[in-house]
Amino acid sequence: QPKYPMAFAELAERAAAALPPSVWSYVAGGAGDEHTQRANAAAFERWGLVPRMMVGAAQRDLGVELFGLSLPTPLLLAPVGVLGLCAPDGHGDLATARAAARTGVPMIASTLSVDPLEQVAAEFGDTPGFFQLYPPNDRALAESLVHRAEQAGYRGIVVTLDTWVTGWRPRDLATGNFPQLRGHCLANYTSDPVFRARLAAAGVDPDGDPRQAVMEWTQVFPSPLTWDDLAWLRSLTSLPLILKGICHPEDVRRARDGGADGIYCSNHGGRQANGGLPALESLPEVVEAADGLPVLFDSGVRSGADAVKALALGATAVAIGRPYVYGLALGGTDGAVHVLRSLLAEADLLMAVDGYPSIATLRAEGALRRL
Ligand code: HOC
Repeated sequence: QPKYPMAFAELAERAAAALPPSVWSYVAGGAGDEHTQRANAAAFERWGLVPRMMVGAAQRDLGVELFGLSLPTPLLLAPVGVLGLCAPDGHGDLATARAAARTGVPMIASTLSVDPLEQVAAEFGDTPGFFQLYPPNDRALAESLVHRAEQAGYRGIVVTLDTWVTGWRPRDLATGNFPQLRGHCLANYTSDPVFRARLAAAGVDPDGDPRQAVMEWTQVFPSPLTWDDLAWLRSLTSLPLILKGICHPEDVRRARDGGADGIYCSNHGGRQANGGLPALESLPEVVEAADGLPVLFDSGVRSGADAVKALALGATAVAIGRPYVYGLALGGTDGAVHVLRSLLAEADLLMAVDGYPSIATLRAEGALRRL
């Protein structure tokens, strides 16, 4: 068999066999009976690109401008908590950062990483990176994490709003693996001076038994914000501030009015709430309400054609989640690079065959039709 599969279904099958069962359940699983997770992917089948002929699409340009950065591709690596455990060497965040360096696809590094954000950023090479923040309810800790991200050279802060409490995830409930997984993704906390001071005050050795750090972490992790907190989030950084988990146009307007620089339309890959609208269905309304503000998108992208459709619906850039994680599981950096290059090659070839030489042309009237 080939070293890396080309089709998503086979990629998933091989990753399931490669990963420890509890890690596979966590990564592959979603909320409830995973209806929304399946619907996210199926939603792409309801849109079709209309081919155009004789437009001279021999040269394509898949580059995008994002927050003043000229990116060679429209893809991003979506933030994934506990990513470290998904690579064969147990350092998936570093392996993904190396894939970003090799492909020019920026990584949005998760707060919940196995290795500290500074070490992750050190592997980016010339590719810019973004830092994903789960805003802790300890404001000093939030400030410290953002300050560290700025110092480490991250180019934007992506604040995840939809995971202030983890959703109803039957696979994880069945394996009971969350306590153990949490102990493996707290490097950004246990390396943080503010969190270490909290541990010291609680009489916990920051470098000792991770279960004790997890106990303290549960005090800071859940932070249900309100729109009144946006001014505080905005004050944390002068870097681009992107709000993730926005699917309603009214929330887009509130984000804009509150000074966000970008909107990230996502339903967390169907991992948080079951029974919801597929994220792709929200994308056109979100783009319209964003009124020119960059819109990032994830949830359900499984192929290069899916990425092209999300771009045609107005996404500025498209983030990939499970596909690259499965590649990572099979071959670390090489596996993730294989997946990214395959998605890009498919997207590029589709744009050639269908006669859309740039992302701007994908947005022309009549390029994409609802089936
Ligand atoms: C072990 C703690 O982004 C996900 C993550 C965050 C959940 C916290 C898990 O699973 O989608």
